[in-house]
Amino acid sequence: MTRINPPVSLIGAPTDVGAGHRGARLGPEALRIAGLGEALAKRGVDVADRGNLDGPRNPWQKPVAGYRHLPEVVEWNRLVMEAITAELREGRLPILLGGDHCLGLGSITAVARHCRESGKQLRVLWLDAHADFNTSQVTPSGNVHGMPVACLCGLGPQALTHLGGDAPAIRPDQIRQIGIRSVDEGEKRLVKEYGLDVYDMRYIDEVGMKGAMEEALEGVDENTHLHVSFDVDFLDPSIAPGVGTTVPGGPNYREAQLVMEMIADSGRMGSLDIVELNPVLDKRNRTARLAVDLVESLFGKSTLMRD
Ligand code: B3U
Ligand code: MN
Ligand code: MN
Repeated sequence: MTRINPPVSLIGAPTDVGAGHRGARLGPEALRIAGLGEALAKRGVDVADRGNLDGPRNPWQKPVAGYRHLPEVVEWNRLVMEAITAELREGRLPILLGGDHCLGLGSITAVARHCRESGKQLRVLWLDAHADFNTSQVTPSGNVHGMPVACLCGLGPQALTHLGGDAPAIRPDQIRQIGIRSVDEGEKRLVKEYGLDVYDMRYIDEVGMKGAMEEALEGVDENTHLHVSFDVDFLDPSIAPGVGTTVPGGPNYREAQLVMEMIADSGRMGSLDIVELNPVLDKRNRTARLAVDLVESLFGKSTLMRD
């Protein structure tokens, strides 16, 4: 089967302003060194590496009124939103190389606006151990990488919820969360209240990854833009140790491959974030290499040809 992949742009966002550990700022380089660009080019994908965005440094301060580094988080997200918007306007598939997951706010705000302008249906697949639905009132840490989904749904500080102009950027029914296994107490109430569609590890254990993914992809059609927000801590820490907040009991290698292959089979992926990779905590760039392997599957590498 020959697969036509759209041209791809790699955009590095070397920051960890939204995280509780430093090191995710090194993620873009680790992914490049693990051969991300070359692996896609080898698959026949037209790849342009746009280099890294240049945003504020991490001041490494304590939270203020429930947020750490809010001005820096806003600035990084603005840069990401503008960079992703430019690529989408050129008909390219942007891959955001994070950076921590607060950046999902900027990339998805850009994608949502692009979908509204082009009349496309948006579906976000949020692959993560965490729901990232905290607010300044309920966050246990003040780290904004635990808040982007809430901000996208209109819950958060004005500077983040209105990043793209209008708020909310997305509706909760446009998102599917997969692999979730760590949700804070107050966050749980909000996830229920907003009616998020969560495929947690309990559900995946009961129905299997195939069944969960079939449900998560239900309704995706020719007019759908699928955005994949891949937090590397989605994966079980035994195979992916290079992340700041490991949570045991995640998808294994085979389950993760199946997720990527089923997304590839949909043929609708239009944008991708790879976030939370922390090379400082990794072992010989193993987690970065695994991420590259999985991204290859997202772009159609599978064991055998199937039609
Ligand atoms: N829910 C916790 C931990 C966390 C969220 N996202 C990551 N860690 N990567 C928090 O701090 O909000
Ligand atoms: Mn996350
Ligand atoms: Mn996470």
